[in-house]
Order: sequence, then C-alpha cells, then structure tokens
Amino acid sequence: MELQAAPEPSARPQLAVVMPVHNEAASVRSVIDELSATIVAAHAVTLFVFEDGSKDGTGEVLREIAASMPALRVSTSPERKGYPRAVRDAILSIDPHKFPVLLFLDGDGQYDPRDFKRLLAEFRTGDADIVNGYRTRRTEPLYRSLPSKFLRRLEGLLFNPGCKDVTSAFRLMRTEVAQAVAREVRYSPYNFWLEFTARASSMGYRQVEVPVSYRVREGATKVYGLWKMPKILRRELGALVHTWLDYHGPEVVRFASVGLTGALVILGLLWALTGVAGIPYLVSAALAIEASILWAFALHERWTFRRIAKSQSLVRRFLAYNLVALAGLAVNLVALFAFTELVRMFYLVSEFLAIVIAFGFNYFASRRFAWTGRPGATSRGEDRTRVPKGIEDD
Ligand SMILES: Nc1nc2c(ncn2[C@@H]2O[C@H](COP(=O)(O)OP(=O)(O)O)[C@@H](O)[C@H]2O)c(=O)[nH]1
Ligand SMILES: [Mg+2]
Repeated sequence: MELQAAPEPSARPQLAVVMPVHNEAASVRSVIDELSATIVAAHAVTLFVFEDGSKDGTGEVLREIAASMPALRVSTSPERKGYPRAVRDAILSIDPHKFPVLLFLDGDGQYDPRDFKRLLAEFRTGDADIVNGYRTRRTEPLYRSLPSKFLRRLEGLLFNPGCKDVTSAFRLMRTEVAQAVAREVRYSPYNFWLEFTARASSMGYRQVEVPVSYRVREGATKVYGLWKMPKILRRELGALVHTWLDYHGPEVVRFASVGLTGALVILGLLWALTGVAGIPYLVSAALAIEASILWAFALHERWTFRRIAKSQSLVRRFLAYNLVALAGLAVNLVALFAFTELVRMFYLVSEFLAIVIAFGFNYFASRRFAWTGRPGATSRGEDRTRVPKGIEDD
C-alpha cells in the first residue's frame, strides 16, 4: 500500500535509497533521522522504505514520519514477505528512468550512512556496475560468522565475484543493473545477497567494494538465529550450487563429454602404438596421454568454451591447459594411492573416486588458468559508454 503520494516530478536524476524494515519500531525513527541528516540532506534523494508483516507498530511510526518528510515514500503490507522477497520486490518497484541509481541498505542502523560518500566516490569513477560496502570489522557470534565465512569462501571459488564481502547489504548500483540481477534471484531463502552477488558476477557485471563500518545491531536479528543456522547453511549452500549450475551446468556436461572422448583416444592410441606398432606400453601411454590432451584442448576451444571471451593467446591457453591436465593426472594418482593404501578401499572404487576428484580439479583449474573469461563477456574498453553520470550534490 502506498502511503504517500509521489513527490513533485523533477527532471533531475534522483537517487533512490531503498530500505527494508520488519519489526523495527524502536529504531526506525533514528535510522531515518540519520539518513535525513546525511544522504538526504546532501543529494537529490527519495527514500523508499518497505515494511511488511510488522507486529510492533513499525508501519504506524513510518506513516507518522512520512507525514512531515516529503522525500520519504513508504510501502507497507500486512503479511511478512521474508527478507529475500521483500528486497527483491523493493528493488523491482523502483522506476529506473526516474531513479537511474539505487542505494540499498538494511534498515536496522547497522550501516553508517556517512559511508555513502565512499561508495559514491568509487561509483563515480565509472569502473563498476555495483559498489559494495565491505564490512571491515564484523562483530558477530561464532555460530553466525563461521557458516557465513564458509559460504563466502565457496562463493569466491565458484563465482570469482571480484569482492570479498559478498553478503553486504549496503550497495550502490545502477538501477537497471540491480533490477536485472534481482529479477533472477530465486533460490536464496534467507540471505538474498549471496545469490545476488553470484548472479551479478555470472552475468558479467563488475562489482567492487569499499570499506565501511558495521555497527552492533540494536534489537535482535530478524533473519538469523542459533537454532536456524544448520538449516540456513544447508539452504543457502543449495542456493549457491543451484545458481552455479544455472550458469555452468551445460559447460560442465560438455567438459565431461570431452573428457570421455579423451579417454577413448588414450585407449585407441595405446592399442595402436603397442598392439600394432610394438612400442613399449609405458611409452605408448605417455604419447597417448599427450595426444589426448591436444585433442581435448581442440574440443574445449571449439566447443566447450566456445562462448567464453578469450583474453590470452592460444599458445598460453594451450600451455596452461596442458599443465592443468598433467596436474590432474597427478591428482588422480595421488587420490588413487591415498584411498587404496590409507583408507584401504578396493582399488577400483578408489579410482572411481579419484576420477571424480581429478575431473573437478581439471574443470576448475581450466576455468581458472586457461579459459578464464565469462560467457559472452565484453572487454572493459567496450563498456566505457556505461559510465554512470547520475546523482548530483545539492
Ligand atoms: N520488509 C522486510 N524487511 C525485513 C524482513 N526481514 C528482515 N527485514 C529487515 O531487513 C534488514 C536486515 O535484517 P536483519 O535482521 O538485521 O538481518 P541481519 O543483519 O542479517 O541480522 C533489517 O532492516 C530488517 O528489519 C522482512 O521479512 N520484510
Ligand atoms: Mg542487520
């Protein structure tokens, strides 16, 4: 429900400050006061507060504040949406023509709006689509910081997003970008930003971060809790894997198919060189392995990674892939040895596990060292036209 009419239409590009709140009656007034004294006072800003499902009168407090604050627009709804849906709906409801730039921050006062100028300074350089506030000092209980660290690390490995604080809820973005990414977020049931950052990275958007402070929360967290943590960890982990498969699933299947054909090349050549030409089998195997690497490289280049923007020379890619494939062989042998000799598994079961591990190694190392680009990503130079102008100071 819109509680206040839109402010006078203005031709100036405006910044939309977007903030979700749920059961924050005790602190929302001071949070808005602080925003008014900082960001709202210094820039052409409309502050959008999205409340749903509060039982403590947050909606009434917001209505009261809105009556005397023309730059504030409040939206409320009786049913609690949960953080991810509330954030997604909030971002998607902003008119990108009127508000070309969007600042998101949580409405619990943990982020300091004075840090906005740091985000803005970085944003104005035009190097990033999304500027994140990187929380330098987080004081959180261990039950929360450990799973969070694990998920952040995993996201770093899987998506290489270019920023560390992937769950930050303090972000300055082009509204179009924020909406394009938010529209795709669908798996994360608690966090939202973990998946948002992953998708933004997969979609080729540039994310950078600047250090911001992070204050101790007034009032309890509305999303997390000690007993919910195992479930949250499991569900968010699932969300990350799902998201990853959305972008990389077909590529992994292609990579595996090429691996299978490579194995056939090895077997065929081994037979031809030893069975037909009489070369000692270890020599044949070495030749066959190198030949299969060449074969697989050609297929990866032409098929598996055909859509990936190539940033280095063909020779460098080939050398990198060659090393990766040989290292993969070593990984396979070490895993086979470890499972068979140390864990005492049957050697064929060991080799099966070793193949799975070596496959994972090969894929990730190939993406890290040989085909490093993103599908269809454009080079930085071509993107320069997207430099944001937006946001003027008052
Ligand atoms: N609109 C809306 N806001 C929510 C909901 N859940 C949490 N929030 C708000 O989202 C922000 C972050 O929530 P918080 O409890 O601080 O999560 P934490 O910082 O991760 O512990 C706060 O401003 C909450 O009031 C929800 O279901 N709907
Ligand atoms: Mg919080």
